[in-house]
Amino acid sequence: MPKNQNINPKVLRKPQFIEFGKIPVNQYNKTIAEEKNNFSREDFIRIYHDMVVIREFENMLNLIKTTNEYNGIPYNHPGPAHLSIGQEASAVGMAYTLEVDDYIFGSHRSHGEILAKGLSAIHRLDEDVLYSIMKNYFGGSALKVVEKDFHGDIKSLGINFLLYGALAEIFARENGFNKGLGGSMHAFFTPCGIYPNNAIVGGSGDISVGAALYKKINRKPGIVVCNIGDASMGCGPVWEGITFATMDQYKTLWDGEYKGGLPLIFNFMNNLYGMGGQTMGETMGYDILARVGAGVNPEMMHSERIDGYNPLAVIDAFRRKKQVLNEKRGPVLLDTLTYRISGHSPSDASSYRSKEEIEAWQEEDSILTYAQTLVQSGMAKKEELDDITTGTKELLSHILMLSIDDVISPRINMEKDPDCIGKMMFSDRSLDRMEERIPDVLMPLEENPRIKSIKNKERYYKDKEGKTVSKAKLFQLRDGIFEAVIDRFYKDPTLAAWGEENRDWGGAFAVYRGLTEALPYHRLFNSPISEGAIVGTAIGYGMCGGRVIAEIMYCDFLGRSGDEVFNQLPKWQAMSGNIIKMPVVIRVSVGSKYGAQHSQDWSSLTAHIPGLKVVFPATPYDAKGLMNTALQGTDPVIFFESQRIYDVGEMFHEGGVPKGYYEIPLGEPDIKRPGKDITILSIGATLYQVLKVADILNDKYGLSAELIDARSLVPFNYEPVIQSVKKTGRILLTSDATSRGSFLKDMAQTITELAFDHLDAPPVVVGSRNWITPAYEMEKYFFPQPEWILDAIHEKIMHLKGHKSKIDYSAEMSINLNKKGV
Ligand SMILES: Cc1ncc(C[n+]2csc(CCOP(=O)(O)OP(=O)(O)O)c2C)c(N)n1
Ligand SMILES: [Mg+2]
Repeated sequence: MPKNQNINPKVLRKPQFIEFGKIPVNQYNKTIAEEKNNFSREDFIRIYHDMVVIREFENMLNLIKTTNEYNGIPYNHPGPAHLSIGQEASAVGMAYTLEVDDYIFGSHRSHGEILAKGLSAIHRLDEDVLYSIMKNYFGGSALKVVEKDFHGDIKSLGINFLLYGALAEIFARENGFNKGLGGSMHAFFTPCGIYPNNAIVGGSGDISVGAALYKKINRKPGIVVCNIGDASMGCGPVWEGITFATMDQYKTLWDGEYKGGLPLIFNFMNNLYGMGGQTMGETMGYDILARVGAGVNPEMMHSERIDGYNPLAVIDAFRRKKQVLNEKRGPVLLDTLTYRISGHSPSDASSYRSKEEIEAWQEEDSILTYAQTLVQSGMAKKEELDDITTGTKELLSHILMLSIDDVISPRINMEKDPDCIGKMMFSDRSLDRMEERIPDVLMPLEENPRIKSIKNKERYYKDKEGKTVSKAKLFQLRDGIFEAVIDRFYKDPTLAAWGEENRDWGGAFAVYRGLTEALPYHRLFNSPISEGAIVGTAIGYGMCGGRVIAEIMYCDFLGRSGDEVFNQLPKWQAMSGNIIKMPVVIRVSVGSKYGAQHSQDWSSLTAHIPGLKVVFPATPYDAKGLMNTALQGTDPVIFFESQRIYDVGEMFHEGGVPKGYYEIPLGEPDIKRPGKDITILSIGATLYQVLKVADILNDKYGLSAELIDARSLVPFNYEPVIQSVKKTGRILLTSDATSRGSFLKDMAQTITELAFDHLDAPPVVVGSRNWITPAYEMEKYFFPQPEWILDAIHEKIMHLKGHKSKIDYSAEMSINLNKKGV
């Protein structure tokens, strides 16, 4: 808690009542005549047109899925298609008032929103700009297809481009918006402000908050709309996203123009169902979803239920709510009532709802009702509306033909370039800053108190006389991380950092001490205890163009951000067809002394997921150099640190840790001590145990061990390790992770394959026991100890003369333990 906000018991202990205001429900009731001042005739008709385009697009997919043809054109689409037939008015109303640089995020059921926002953007864009967007997107490959034999105006060409880009994406074609790597549930097109749609229910709930933060922190124009389903209100990331988005500090602590609420609308597309579970009356308790806003903050999130069957009601709400956001009073919660006539997917037989219910909603169908109102009010003639439908059907038949033609719209050529997806997993750029601008800081770097105190520290663990430097005078590993982080804050104006206790506390384990003095709130702030949203918001911030460091206090809390770390962070670069970059560093600290839920090394979980870079430095020199590189890159990096060694000094790099900037390439292991008889490869803090082992091997057995510090898990260059094994013929691998399924096992297997002919014994892994981590006093029975490593060498790799093992490393014991699962 910042000291400048005093919490006064005299005030807080007084009796009082919390009062809730009214939440409007379906209050819009204007007629076309009453709306004439707000819309031109063309506008009224365009709204109809956009709804029809969405309806027909979804109809087409429904027919393809269920009958394998549309308008006599045969096609088989094996992939997903979650259709939004019935929800068109909600989508068009949502997109109608949005500017091109307003961003939308969505769900698995977002075709309609993509088309609505795309159509709205095309309407708003200047023709030249629109044309240049199409021309520059993937070298104009999609434009070439739709431009051939086209004889209309640029806006109509834009509509063809939009429909083709979306459909080709759904059918996994290279000309799709994301090269066919996103598909139906994830397709998006950033030039029109259409950001990722998410197949993980509620996935956009925190990512979109990060996008709103990006806009706010970097003073970018526009708002963000998070379109998610009613059932996603049951998802952790949505609640965490709401919590993150409504923190008081935006209004109380952020300064000047940064003060005020986030420009964000949580727009729940409330079709009243999950897949088959009914939210109102069965799976949720909110009755009317909009009620949820009441409990979140005193503004009740400006919550409202609106009639999503009437496009004009939705437009009216968005107009009013945009005003709220412009006045920096956001975020807003909208409960947009709608209904999906189609099944959850085309194969859904709708066994969970009655025919009568569907028919009742069909009777009030938004497109039919809106058409009737237009005709009755004299705004449009029935024939002209019918022409729109006929024209749309023809256009979609044309677009379908283009999209399914294997010559015009091939898939990415996996035969010619089998590794082409591999090439898209990382963006691998090296950028000092994400944007040219002077960074907001509170003082010159030299005046920073931490910088001043570090100046006098010894950057090597021994002084000139060879005496070991005391901890108080030593430049420690935490100082190495700090130097890299603060340096980047003064270089990259977009860099922001958040996590629990990141600010006045000084960051977990004092790594950030000194940052609070240097940075305004909008660049460094405390987050709620929402590990999912800490990472999710970082993802949204990164994908919009900012660089971010998010911190997870203990590795064990990574479980709380599981979806964000495993499903979101690693995937969006490749799923975008490399349109998006993800310059996000997640700092994860591996605990010690705090038992079973605060001491686990889960590096293998992150290394297992394609799309993440994973590093684990063990020395101050490596920590600074690797952090510099991570922050210079454009890829997600999981940066592991060990609490056990935050205070170590530099023992390996001659001359100590350099004061200036330097980078250590990710993926390069480092020989910490050369040797010739056995190779020991370690990850993280066990390096210091291994040093003891090397000394014993040398002093007692006359053997020299070559010590290699992996430093990175992904990427990883095996060559130096193989070279070493060629020399020694033997290798032991060790880290603090529990041994079963650890990353060491993967490394051991790869080394076996790559160096089989040079090995005198199989690679041996010594990890922690497959137990819970016990209390500190018993940790020596759990984490790898020098004696364990010596025993393992003696029993499994090479005879150590006179050595007596304490640990049973027999095959029998190994089989037995595995049988028991411990
Ligand atoms: C985390 C997660 N759990 C379950 C699913 C399977 N699933 C896909 S859609 C869906 C229902 C979602 O309902 P809602 O959020 O209301 O969106 P709607 O489908 O109604 O548009 C479920 C359970 C999933 N994709 N992700
Ligand atoms: Mg739903």
